[in-house]
Amino acid sequence: MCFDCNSELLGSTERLSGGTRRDSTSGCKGHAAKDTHPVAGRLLFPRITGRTLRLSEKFILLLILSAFITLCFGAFFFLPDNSKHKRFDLGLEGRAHPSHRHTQGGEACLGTGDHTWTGGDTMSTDTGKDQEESLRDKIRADHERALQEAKEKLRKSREELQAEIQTEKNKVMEDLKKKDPGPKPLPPVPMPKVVGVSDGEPPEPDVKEKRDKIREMMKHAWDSYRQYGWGHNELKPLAKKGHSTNIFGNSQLGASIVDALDTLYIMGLHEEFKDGQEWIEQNLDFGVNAEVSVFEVNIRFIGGLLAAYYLSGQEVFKLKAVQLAEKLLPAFNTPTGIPWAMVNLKSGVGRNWGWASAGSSILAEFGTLHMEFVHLTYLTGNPAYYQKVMHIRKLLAKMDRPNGLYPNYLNPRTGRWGQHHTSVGGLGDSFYEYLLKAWLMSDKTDSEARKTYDDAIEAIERHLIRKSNGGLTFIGEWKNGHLERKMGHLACFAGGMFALGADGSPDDKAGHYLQLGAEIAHTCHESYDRTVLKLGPEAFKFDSGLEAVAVRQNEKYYILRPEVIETYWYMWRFTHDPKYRQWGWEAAQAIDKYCRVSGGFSGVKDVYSSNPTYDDVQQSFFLAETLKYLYLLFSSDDLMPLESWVFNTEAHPLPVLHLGNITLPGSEPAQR
Ligand code: DMJ
Repeated sequence: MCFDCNSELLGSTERLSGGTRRDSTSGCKGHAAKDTHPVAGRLLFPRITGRTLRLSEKFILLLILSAFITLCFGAFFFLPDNSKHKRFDLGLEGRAHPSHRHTQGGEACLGTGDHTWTGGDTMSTDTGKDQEESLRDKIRADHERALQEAKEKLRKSREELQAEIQTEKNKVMEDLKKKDPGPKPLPPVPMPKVVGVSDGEPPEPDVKEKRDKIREMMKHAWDSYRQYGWGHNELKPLAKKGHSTNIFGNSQLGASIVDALDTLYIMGLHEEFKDGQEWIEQNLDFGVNAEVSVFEVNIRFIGGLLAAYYLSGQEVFKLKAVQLAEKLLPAFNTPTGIPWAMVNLKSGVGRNWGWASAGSSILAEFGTLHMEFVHLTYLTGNPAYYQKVMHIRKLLAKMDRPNGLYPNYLNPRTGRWGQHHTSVGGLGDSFYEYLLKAWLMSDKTDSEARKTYDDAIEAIERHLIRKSNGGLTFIGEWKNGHLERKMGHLACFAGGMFALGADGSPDDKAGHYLQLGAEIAHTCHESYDRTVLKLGPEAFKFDSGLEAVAVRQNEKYYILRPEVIETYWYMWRFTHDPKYRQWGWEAAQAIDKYCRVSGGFSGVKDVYSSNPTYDDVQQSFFLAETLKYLYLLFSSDDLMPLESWVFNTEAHPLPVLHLGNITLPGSEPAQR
């Protein structure tokens, strides 16, 4: 355009001057007028007067002019955008636009440099006007569309709207999923030999009948939870609604589903297992703002998920176990590496129970992580899990132990023992259990664990185990320098532990430990048999003429605990003495008679009352442990053989890792 303008300049000044009103010093032609300028005249038009320009001069002139005009237009187009906006802001919208002139005289574009600016401005203003118009049109159209959509929405039913919202939500979720590549895939590791995970049908019809009855009880417990408490941690079988305790924080993590999975699998309840798996796939999310017990979550959730993985081979269980384990790791961020009792799954902030002696962590809690954490390192290749639990073991090994006993309380800040209270029941129990099971799970290569177990049991036998006047062997509790002659229901698990640890015990004391196991089983059976309901109390005394009975009202309850039945099962496996099946059956019948309600199974508040009241809780460990041990008691030994499986403290079976052939990341090669 301006190139034309300049060529006209060179040949026809008349036309230029005749058309548009111009400043005499401006315009393409204006350059001719500038010849009065001494410098410019000399430089640009040295021989402009008296002769016409030579072609090459014209060409150079043309080149310079076109460069200049290009520069002007370029400058205009590269003006920052907000200059246009400022025009609106400054209320320039209504100002007279030179574009009127422009539309009348198309030649305006032929103006001089100044006019080029003016023309540029004119065009800019025109463009701005056009943009304003199109912006207005757009806004108008948008409004109309929004109005139309709103009208359509109002015409739609609630269901249709909800469906639309759901579709939108799903789309967002899908997009998020696409963007988030998800957790890193785990390295492939060989599946340990998994044997005897199904069947176990007993050849004797009466035993099979009992086993079927236990299976039916499991179905009643599961179906009731499915119907009334699905997704909640536990069930209130009388109120017929969900239930939870502070060990799970304020979460709804479906504890009963995770805890029950392997029992369902072992019992061949595969439809129910699939149902649970689906819930886990779709709902189990650990990014919740809940302060949970590290110990409980480890034994119930990580143990449960790992067992479900090994039994079924379904990857989802392994992935969920690993996701959860990562959430527990911040609990180990203490000055000593002894973990806090609780951790917030979202923030990773940890703390201890307010009731624990001097801010201490609990032996049975930080000492019951080993089995699951070793498996986590095995499955993930991440040495952190193994290192955390080995660090705990090393720290404990260095500490002085009063009378060779481990106190239940240890301060994670100072690394010092709290109150000197030792027990094989609550607060201490599964620490000893896991020392033995660490050895068994390592295919008996972890001799350090075995030695620690043997030493601990020797001290316990010397200081805590006694015979009552009536000849009952019991395990008391060491409190402030003296022995309390009271045994908790929880300590009854030790009968099974002694039997399980008999093989491999030092100085050929296998027979002795098997006998000790049998004596504890007998004592615990007595604690059941001496009640009205034939169910055991929470704690029982051997004092002042009392033998295996509870004294205090708040120790008379039975909350569907498994420990006594657990010991019957181990004793049955090692001795095949029929009395263990007989005792187990008595307990099963009593549970079915006194704890069964239409909405599931409930604990009872007083086992010495013929008319007990219910506590209205179906504990998740009833499905994980009590019913599983009962079922195994009436199954043949080839179901879950003890050479291949080690049960965690929540009865979740984990396979033996043949550590003679495998070296865990972060560990030394194992030696037998
Ligand atoms: C279970 O959760 C575990 O066995 C734990 O070790 C202690 N006892 C409860 C059930 O009684």
